[in-house]
Amino acid sequence: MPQITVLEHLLLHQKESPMATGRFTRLLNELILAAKIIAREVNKAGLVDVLGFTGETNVQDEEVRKLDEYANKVLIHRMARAGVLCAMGSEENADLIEIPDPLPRGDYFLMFDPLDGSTNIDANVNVGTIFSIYRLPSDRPNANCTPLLSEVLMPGSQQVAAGYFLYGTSTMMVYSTGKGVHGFTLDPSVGEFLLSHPDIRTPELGKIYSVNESYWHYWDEAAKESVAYFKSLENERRKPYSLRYIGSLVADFHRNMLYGGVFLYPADARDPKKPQGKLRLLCEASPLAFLAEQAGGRATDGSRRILDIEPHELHQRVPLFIGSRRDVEKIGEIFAKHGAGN
Ligand code: AHM
Ligand code: MG
Repeated sequence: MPQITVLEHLLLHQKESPMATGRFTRLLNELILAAKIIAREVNKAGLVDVLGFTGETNVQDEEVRKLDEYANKVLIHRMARAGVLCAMGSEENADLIEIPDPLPRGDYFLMFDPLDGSTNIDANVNVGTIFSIYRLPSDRPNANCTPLLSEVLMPGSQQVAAGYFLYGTSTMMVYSTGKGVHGFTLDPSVGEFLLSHPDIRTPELGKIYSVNESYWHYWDEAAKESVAYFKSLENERRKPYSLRYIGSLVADFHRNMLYGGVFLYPADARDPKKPQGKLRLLCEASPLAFLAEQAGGRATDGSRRILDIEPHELHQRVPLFIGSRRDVEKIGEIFAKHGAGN
């Protein structure tokens, strides 16, 4: 395998693409640097516990930070200084994050989940940073000011790039600019993400289903029938799918994309304030849907393509069915039969 870095890959394979601009390269470069800093801290997480530094201050008299807050701060601090963003949105911040004056602004809008699956961190389970990138028209009115929320709320089909960093046994970056999905693994000896998974294609028919089945009683009939289908002997494979659920969306998605499978987070009736389930459209579902489709898979909310959904809130939640094409299409058939989404 040639030792190609993310930026070399971008420049080599996308020469003709508008993504090969210096500004996009800069954005990606800053994102990679932020992820390396987060990875360093994530890798120390267990060590901090073992050494008993979990009090108010650590040995350097620094405040001990919760890792998700830390990841959020690193991303905001670095990306605000990239000089290419007009604003950001984070799972951890209620409102749009402005680029403070006098820092230079650009046309890109970055949405991210700084540390997805962070409840798993103390158990040394994979977590990740999910990112989604949009570009606003440079001739928009007040292009030098923070955009209005209505300007950045765009359907996922308008993403110019999306991806994630996965912090695990090794640190990976998986991303797409709409020309396939490419995976890079951090080689700690040189400090670079090197191409390890070029042009990832997900199997058309999976063998894994991933869902928190304890919510069964809160689901509607379409969701129940979908999960029952994957467990049954009468599905397309004529044998039950294997159940795998880490509880870190980014890790569950990554495994299913490589091996073939479907991840389900249906709407449920647990919390009347969250009738659409737990996952967020803009910082979780949309970027992963972009990757799923680029890898040959699908992503829906049961009836609608995730990438077609027009957002109306920054932290909008959405049911998510994502993974191998034929499995997600089957869920769509079951939902249509139940009249869901009509
Ligand atoms: P988080 O972004 O606060 O970590 O929450 C999202 C996570 C996903 O990674 C995962 O798929 C889901 O929550 C698990 O939820 P549940 O515990 O309801 O199964
Ligand atoms: Mg998350």
